[in-house]
Amino acid sequence: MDILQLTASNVPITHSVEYSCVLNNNWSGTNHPIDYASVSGSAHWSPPVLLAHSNFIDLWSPGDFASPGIESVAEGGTTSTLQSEIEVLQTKGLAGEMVIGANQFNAMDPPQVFETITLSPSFPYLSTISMIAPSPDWFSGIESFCPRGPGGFWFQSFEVATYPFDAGTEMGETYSITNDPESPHGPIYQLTKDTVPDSGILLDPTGTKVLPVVVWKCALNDFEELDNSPEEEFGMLKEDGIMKEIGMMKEGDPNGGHRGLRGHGN
Ligand SMILES: [Ca+2]
Repeated sequence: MDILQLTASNVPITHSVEYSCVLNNNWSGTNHPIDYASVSGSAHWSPPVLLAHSNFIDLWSPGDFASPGIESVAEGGTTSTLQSEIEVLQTKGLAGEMVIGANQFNAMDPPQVFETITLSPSFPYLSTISMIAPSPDWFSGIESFCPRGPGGFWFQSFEVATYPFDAGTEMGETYSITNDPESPHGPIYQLTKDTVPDSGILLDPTGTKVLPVVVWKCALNDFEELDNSPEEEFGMLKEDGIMKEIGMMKEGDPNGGHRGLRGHGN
């Protein structure tokens, strides 16, 4: 995940906010020429899942094993199993709002604007996932990005470019959905020049790197519309231990809330 752009706001992170996000496709024959022509008419992003969540979980993370819901999205683009898993996380107080988009075809659809998603002191992280379709078990998405800036303010807007990943659940080396399962499953890993199949699929025209496949752009909605009573804010502040996190932010880090990768514990 590359952070392309961050702008500051004066909305304190003790408030809940709504972000409006857009999926801009970057997966193309120009950027990823090998084998792309075989799917240029059908290439699409499966219905993306966006999730607001706490710092105690990841929706998915490199090095972790895909959950059945993540596998189902990565292999077939279906979201029902993942939705059920997210509902469990919500009942446990680990996840907040979920937004699900629609199929987005590279050749014909404009950038997709999602319903707004609420991030809050309890659920300040945003993760997303969508299948690279057709493909074996390849996907992309935002990994636990927290748009809280230095000084304790939400970012007004942010843009991140995301790379392709392999869910570790299905074999297959090109843009086809019919493949044998990976047995046993391996961990999720990023598809880079060192890990793409031997054909070099997904490499850029120079054959030296894999370019991002999506650029996600999110911007704050007018936060005046949101209702946050002082009591609620204070309660959430205490429960979330958020002051500790603010204290841990590194000065000069443009994305003070973003963490490195870590395990799920599953
Ligand atoms: Ca695979």
